[in-house]
Amino acid sequence: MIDFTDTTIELPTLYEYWVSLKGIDYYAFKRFTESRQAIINSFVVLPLKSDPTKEDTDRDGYLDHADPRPLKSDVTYLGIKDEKYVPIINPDGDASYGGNQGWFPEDNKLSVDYILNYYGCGTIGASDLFLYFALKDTKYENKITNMAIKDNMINYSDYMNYVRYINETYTHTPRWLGVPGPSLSNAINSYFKYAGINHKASWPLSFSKSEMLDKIEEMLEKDIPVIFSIGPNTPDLWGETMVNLYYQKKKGDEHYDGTLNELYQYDENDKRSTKINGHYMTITGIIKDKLSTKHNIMLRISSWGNLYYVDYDEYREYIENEGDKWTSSMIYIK
Ligand SMILES: [Ca+2]
Ligand SMILES: [Ca+2]
Repeated sequence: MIDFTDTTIELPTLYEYWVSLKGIDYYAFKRFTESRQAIINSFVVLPLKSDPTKEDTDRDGYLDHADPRPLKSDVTYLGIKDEKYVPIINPDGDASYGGNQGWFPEDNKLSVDYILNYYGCGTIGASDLFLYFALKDTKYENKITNMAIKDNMINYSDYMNYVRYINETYTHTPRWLGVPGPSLSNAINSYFKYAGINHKASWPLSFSKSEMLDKIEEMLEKDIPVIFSIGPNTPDLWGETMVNLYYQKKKGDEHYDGTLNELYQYDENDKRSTKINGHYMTITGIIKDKLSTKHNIMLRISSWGNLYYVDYDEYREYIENEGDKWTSSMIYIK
């Protein structure tokens, strides 16, 4: 009986309510000396903008008192099923958020470990993707993933041996440039074939802003993490324009500015945030916030074993102005 719009609730009239109560004798009210109209007029109602039993009726994260549309979710979340992604017990004993090329020692410039340390981000992305498949479904476990996964846990030293094997067998990280996108997608397809994973990877060369976002969402809905790259500046390959990797703050976190009605805050001057180009990372989720004045589409990503956020609009502006659609693209898996 109650009509909802984005901002208001239309309550039924008393008459409509009576009629809805089958069995009530509406005409019994005739015995009142006051007219029915007077009875109706004497009732007061409390118009509700939201459900008073809940703090956040639409569950979009904005509490009702601060939500201009308390009945309509203005924030959408999409992500892979396992929020922990690929946790690896790192040298400090904590669980990382995916692998970290920085674990490979860089003291011997001629070693494979040195190459993985400097140029191994694509190999890390692929290695983590294979582990994610194995962690989510035992039918994708095999003797390669078992080099890393022991008793359902991954220790960083086992992980490093596993990555060295993936590099030697599939990705063959070259010095200076890392694995080019098309080679990375070929390597992933070779592994998928070995592991019986019935998907096909490709490296699209010219995705528009909306196409790329559609494909990222399509993959996340299928529970497939998305390896993507922030390519170098082109044609100035050693140019220094970069894309921000943000650290996210919520209400209650240190340095969160409570005077602003923002669900999340991302500050490029936060010392935990950083900047990058010439780098592969993995997207594990998206937050779309229609109310926020900036950062409306944030990609949740794994890089160097940490969780960061990339602003999709900033990323696409970078592609438009500094990079290109070939070196800044994604591994599309369908
Ligand atoms: Ca809300
Ligand atoms: Ca809302």
